[in-house]
Amino acid sequence: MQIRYRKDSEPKSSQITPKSVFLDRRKFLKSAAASGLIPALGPFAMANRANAALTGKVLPNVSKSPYGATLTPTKSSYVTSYNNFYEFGTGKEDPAVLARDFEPKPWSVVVDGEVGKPGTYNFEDLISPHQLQERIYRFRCVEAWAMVVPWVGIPLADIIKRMEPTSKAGYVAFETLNDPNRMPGQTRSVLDWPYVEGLRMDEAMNPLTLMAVGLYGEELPNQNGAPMRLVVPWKYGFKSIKSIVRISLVEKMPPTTWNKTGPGEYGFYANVNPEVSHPRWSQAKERVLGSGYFSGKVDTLKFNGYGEEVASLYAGMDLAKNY
Ligand SMILES: Nc1nc2c(c(=O)[nH]1)N[C@H]1C(S)=C(S)[C@@H](COP(=O)(O)O)O[C@H]1N2
Ligand SMILES: [Mo]
Repeated sequence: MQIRYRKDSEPKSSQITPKSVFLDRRKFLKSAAASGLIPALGPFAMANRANAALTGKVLPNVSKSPYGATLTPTKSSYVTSYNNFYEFGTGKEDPAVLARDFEPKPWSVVVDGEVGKPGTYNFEDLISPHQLQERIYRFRCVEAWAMVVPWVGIPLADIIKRMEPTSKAGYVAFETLNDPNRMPGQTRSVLDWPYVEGLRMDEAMNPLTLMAVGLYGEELPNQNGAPMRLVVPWKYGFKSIKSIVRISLVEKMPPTTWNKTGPGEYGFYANVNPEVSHPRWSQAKERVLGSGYFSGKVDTLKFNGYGEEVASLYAGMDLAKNY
């Protein structure tokens, strides 16, 4: 994410071009090295470091799904080393380092609000009654990086249905763990903690919306939001909230972290849309991670390519106003 009040080590919006990203990353790596955070390395060398490894905890009984059968996944080390997870630092290389010792189990999730079965559920009770699926999805961040990720998870709808939503449930609100002792980035007030996100009920129930617990057949690495995070592939990455501890069904549109931080820049809907620029940069192109700095700029697809599945959710809405 970009914020208005960024650190010097973070790119300016005007610098989102391959060359300046390259130069800026060198500057970041130099300053991070100077601060002792990580040793001095060349650009993208993080992708080859031990911190970028998968967990090695293979998930049993994962069924294949038709989603993304024609897509080629991005090399896993990119997916695990270039992250946005402000609870573990604001630099993209920070989470792989600063989340290394985070212990995501045991984990429990509060389900409350407009549901017939509110309560505090163990991770295992929420997830394991359902069949885990692999879904290969395009994933697109608002700063124009894109990748293809083989997520493992269950449809969010499976969880919600089991919780028996009432007829008043119009939206689903999500909350990330708030524990500065375990999430060092929360000792700084760069965001209003805890990170919160939300979906309209029909978006949450759409079959594409995944509660992910794994990547590449293995349990989620901490930097990707262990032990469970949302994946909403037709929206910008910030909707895909990580390390979820609360799911609340609510009547009205809930507040969301990036909308609170920059309401003119980040809306509630945040559908990937090449026609709607971020106020400080265009969203018409994206850079495919792992394809090199000076190549791999491709056209952004509306709804990130998932229009067939989701465009009808927004029929009659002005997506320039409801950004
Ligand atoms: N709790 C929490 N969730 C978060 C974020 C965050 O800072 N905190 N960053 C978001 C943003 S901006 C993006 S692009 C994605 C990145 O997911 P990835 O690191 O698995 O690629 O996580 C999203 N979920
Ligand atoms: Mo993002």
